[in-house]
Amino acid sequence: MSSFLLSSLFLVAMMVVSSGLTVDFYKETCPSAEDVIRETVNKALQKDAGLGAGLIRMHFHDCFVRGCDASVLLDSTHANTAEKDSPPNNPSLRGFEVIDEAKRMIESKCPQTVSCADIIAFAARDSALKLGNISYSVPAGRRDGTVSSSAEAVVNIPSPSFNLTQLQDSFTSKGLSIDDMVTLSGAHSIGRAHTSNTSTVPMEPATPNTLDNLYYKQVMDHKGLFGSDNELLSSSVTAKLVRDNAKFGAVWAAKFGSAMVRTGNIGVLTGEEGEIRKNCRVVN
Ligand code: HEM
Ligand SMILES: *[C@@H]1O[C@H](CO)[C@@H](O)[C@H](O)[C@H]1NC(C)=O
Ligand SMILES: *[C@@H]1O[C@H](CO)[C@@H](O)[C@H](O)[C@H]1NC(C)=O
Ligand SMILES: *[C@H]1O[C@H](CO)[C@@H](O)[C@H](O)[C@H]1NC(C)=O
Repeated sequence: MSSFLLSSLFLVAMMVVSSGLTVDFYKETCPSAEDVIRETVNKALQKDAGLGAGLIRMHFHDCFVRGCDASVLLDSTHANTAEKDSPPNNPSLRGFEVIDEAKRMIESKCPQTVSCADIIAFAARDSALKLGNISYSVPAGRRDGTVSSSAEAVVNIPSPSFNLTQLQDSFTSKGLSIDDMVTLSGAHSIGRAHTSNTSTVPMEPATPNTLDNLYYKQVMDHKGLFGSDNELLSSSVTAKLVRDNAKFGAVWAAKFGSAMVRTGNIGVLTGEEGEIRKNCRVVN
C-alpha cells in the first residue's frame, strides 16, 4: 500500500475517533438509556412542544461554554453564579426539568453511569426527531464538568447583536465551519424569543413548533428576528448557504444532524476526566 494511501486512511480513522466519543456507548452499561431519555423527552414535548426548542438550544449553549460538559445544568451556589444564571440563559433557557426527569429515571436503573452531558446531547437529538423528523446517531461517552461560570457564558455565547464577522469568529473558534453556523441557525425555525422578561414572540411564526427550513425563507425576506439572523445575508458565501437551505429542505435537514454531532464534539471530557454526576444540578 502506498504511504499516501496509508496516511490518508490514518487521517480518516483519526477523524472518526478524534472526539473520543462512540455511538452506542451505553450498550453494555445501560442499554435502556437512550430509550428512557427519548420517552421522557417525548412525554414532555407532548405537553409543551416549546421544550424541544429549549433542549436543542441547551445543547448549543452547553457546548459553547467549556465544551459539552453539562456545565449549563449546574445551579448557582452561595459562592458562584453559574452559566444558567447568566444573561444569555436567564430567563430564556428552558428544559431543565426534562433533563432532571430523564436523569432520575436513569439513575434508578443504572446509578452513576450516564453523564448529564450525554443526556443533553440525546435529548436535543430526540427533540430534533420529534419536531423536525430529523434523525441522527449521537456519539456518547462525555463526562460531566465541575465548573460553571456566568461570566464564561457571556463571553462564549454569541449575541443577537453580533455582526457576521463576530458570528463567524464565534463558531470557527469552536471548531465549527461557516456552513455549520448557517445550518445550525435553522434551529431558529422553532421556539420563542423574549421581548421582555414576561413577553415572548415566536421565532418563526408560520410553524413555530416544526424544525424546518422556513427560517431561511424568513431570512431571505429580511424578516429574521435578530440582527444576527439577517447578518447571514451580508456575505455572498453565507447568503448562498441561506438560499440553498431555503431551497433544499431535505439536504438542510441532513446537514443539521451532522452539524449537531459536530457541536456535540466540542471540548468534551472523556475517559477518567470529570465525573458522572449523581444529580445534574450539583457536582458530586
Ligand atoms: C448564530 C448565533 C446565535 C445567536 C446570536 C442566537 C441567539 C438567540 C436568542 C437571542 C434567542 C432568544 C432567546 C429568548 O429571548 O428567549 C434564541 C433562541 C433560540 N435559539 Fe439561538 N442563537 C444562535 C444560534 C443558535 C444555534 C446554533 C442553535 C441550536 C442549534 C439555536 C437554537 C435556538 C432555539 C431553539 C431558540 C428558541 C428557544 C426556546 O424557544 O426556548 N440558536 N437564540
Ligand atoms: C421522516 O423521515 C423519514 C426518513 O428519514 C421518512 O421515511 C418518513 O416518511 C418521514 N416521516 C414524516 C412524517 O415525514
Ligand atoms: C463587527 O463588529 C466588530 C466589533 O464591534 C467591529 O470591530 C467590526 O469592524 C465589525 N465588522 C463589520 C464588517 O462591520
Ligand atoms: C421581567 O419580569 C421580572 C419578573 O418576572 C421582573 O423582575 C423584571 O424587572 C422584568 N424585566 C423587564 C425588562 O421587563
